[in-house]
Amino acid sequence: MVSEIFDPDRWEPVEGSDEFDDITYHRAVDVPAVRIAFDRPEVRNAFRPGTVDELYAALDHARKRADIGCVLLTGNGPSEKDGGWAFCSGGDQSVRGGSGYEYRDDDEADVSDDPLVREAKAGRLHILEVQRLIRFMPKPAVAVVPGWAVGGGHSLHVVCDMTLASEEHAKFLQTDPDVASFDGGFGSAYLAKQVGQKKAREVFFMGKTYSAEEAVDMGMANEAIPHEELEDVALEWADEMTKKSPTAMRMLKYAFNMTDDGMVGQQVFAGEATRLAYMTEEAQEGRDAFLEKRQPRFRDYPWHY
Ligand code: S0N
Repeated sequence: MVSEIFDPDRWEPVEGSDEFDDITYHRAVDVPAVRIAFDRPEVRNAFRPGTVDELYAALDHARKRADIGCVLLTGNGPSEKDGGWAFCSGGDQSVRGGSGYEYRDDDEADVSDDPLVREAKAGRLHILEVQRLIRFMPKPAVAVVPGWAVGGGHSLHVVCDMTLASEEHAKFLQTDPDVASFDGGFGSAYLAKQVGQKKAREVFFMGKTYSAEEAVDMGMANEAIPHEELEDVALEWADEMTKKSPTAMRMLKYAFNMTDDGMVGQQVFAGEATRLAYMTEEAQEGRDAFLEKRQPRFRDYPWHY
């Protein structure tokens, strides 16, 4: 069983995903969407370095595929041990070393044969690379939260474009300062854009637990959904979004990001604008003129206003 609320008739495993140990990766049968799920329910879906490598690989695969328009990020469950549900409880504290999270013997994922690569990978804090991948992928990523979203797991839901939460089981909590870690980027500063400065500081400084309904009221989650329906509704949202213009969706995501992302946001948005400009006859005239070793005839094209 993948997860108690996972419908096997609606999903098929992505080719090669059986190589993953800490996540599952499925593609919807009739919607151009994928489901990527933490699969360590016994530790509330905490991520260790190998989990992050796998998550990055799956997200990057979804980012590049032209036939995928939406990513659902979730956590499998419940825990067989105690029935608890989790989206993700953040960095696995049992493998935290002196300067970051460490690969251990049972965490073989993506460990390179190159000793210098292995050395460089010691003390990983690379969940931030995953955050950037979610932020900059040209399609919506939705956090589907069936239980605890805690620490670095909370930050992941924050950075996703939208969040759907189990009415009964979702719980949102920031423990970063309890374990002496601090997500000073999207996890806190972008959260403050969502819920306001005072509330974001309460989330981190007080470490209170918020229900799905409270998260919706605060503006950090979109909807509270009855637990049994959570994944069906998530797929409905993916279906709706993937019926819309891919170009418009991409430009909108980057436009939403741009005001907070400085020069990088401008670069990403402008890159997409350049792609659109390349599709015009005017841009193709520039290319043709170069290849034909002549002056471009740009005066043939209108100055639109
Ligand atoms: C999630 C909590 C609230 C659930 O409580 P509950 O339901 O009472 O269950 P427990 O009995 O506590 O847990 C069940 C089993 O799961 C294990 N477990 C839970 N969370 C973790 C975890 N994060 N790491 C390792 N194990 C975990 C429990 O130990 C228990 O196991 P058993 O049954 O064997 O006893 C509660 O569990 C809780 O508070 N968990 C810890 C949450 C936490 O503090 N997470 C870490 C926060 N920090 C980060 O995530 C790092 C931030 C980060 O990602 C980052 C930030 C900035 C820069 C870089 C990074 C980076 O890491 O890259």
